[in-house]
Amino acid sequence: MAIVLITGATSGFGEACAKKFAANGYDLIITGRRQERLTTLQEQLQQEHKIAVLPLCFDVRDQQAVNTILGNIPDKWKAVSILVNNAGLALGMSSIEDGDVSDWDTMIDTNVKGLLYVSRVVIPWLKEQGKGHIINLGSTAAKQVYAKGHVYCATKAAVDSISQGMRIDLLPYRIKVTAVHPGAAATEFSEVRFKGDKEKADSIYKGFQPLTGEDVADTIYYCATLPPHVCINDLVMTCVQQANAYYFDKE
Ligand code: NDP
Ligand code: 8X3
Repeated sequence: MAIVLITGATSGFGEACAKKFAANGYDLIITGRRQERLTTLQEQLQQEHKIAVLPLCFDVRDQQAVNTILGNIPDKWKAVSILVNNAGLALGMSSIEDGDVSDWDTMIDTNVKGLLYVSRVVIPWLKEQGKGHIINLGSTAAKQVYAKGHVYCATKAAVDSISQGMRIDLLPYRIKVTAVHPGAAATEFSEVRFKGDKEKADSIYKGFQPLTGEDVADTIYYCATLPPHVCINDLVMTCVQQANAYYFDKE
């Protein structure tokens, strides 16, 4: 069966994607920094769906770890069909002059450089097969900038540009590249952004019904299972009360 590699599978969109692909019989490589969550998910999915799951614990910011841990998996696992570049985060929300420089570094290192490090390892495997699909998680924040979002929005705009570049360069190898840009979705995203302040995190989703991880996973699965000659290049999705990165109709 086809293999799907999902980064950031310990929570949110990544975990929902792992469950969706597993339920449809795909073997999985799941990654994240939280080993315990990876092991629990591995055991659950293997048992429920009789598929094979390879959990890999590494930080996407650590290029050496990406190269050694991901780069040296057994050859049979390198037959990856679909790479979901999902690992990412926002940290903080403040006017730019008050921004925390180490938060900026973390967002840039994770969302941009981490995605590149993983892709650099996996693309040669896809190229060798003469097919494959890379699905990059952008955001509505890639398309418009909202107040106090500066660096996070910039990292997602970079994902948008990198996706466009990948699409051009990988066309000769028939590797599809899809950028999926969700709007506000209730995952652990805001809790991470506000560093564990649950009240502040919950307040983000007040007055509207946000997307769920499952909504996004269903969309990613749809993009990934179209006929070989069809590719969705760029997809923006929001809940029905969100028009763009900053415009909501809240109750
Ligand atoms: P979650 O916080 O629920 O999940 C984020 C995942 O990324 C976790 O599995 C986490 O795993 C992983 N991750 C974060 N940093 C690292 C790192 N340095 N190394 C390895 N893995 C890492 O958030 P979402 O599921 O919502 O977010 C997934 C992606 O979607 C992100 O790229 C986010 O920017 C994007 N997005 C989110 C939206 C939202 O509103 N929720 C909307 C649009 C886009 P671990 O902590 O175990 O390392
Ligand atoms: C995550 C959604 O609205 O916080 O990309 O930018 S938002």
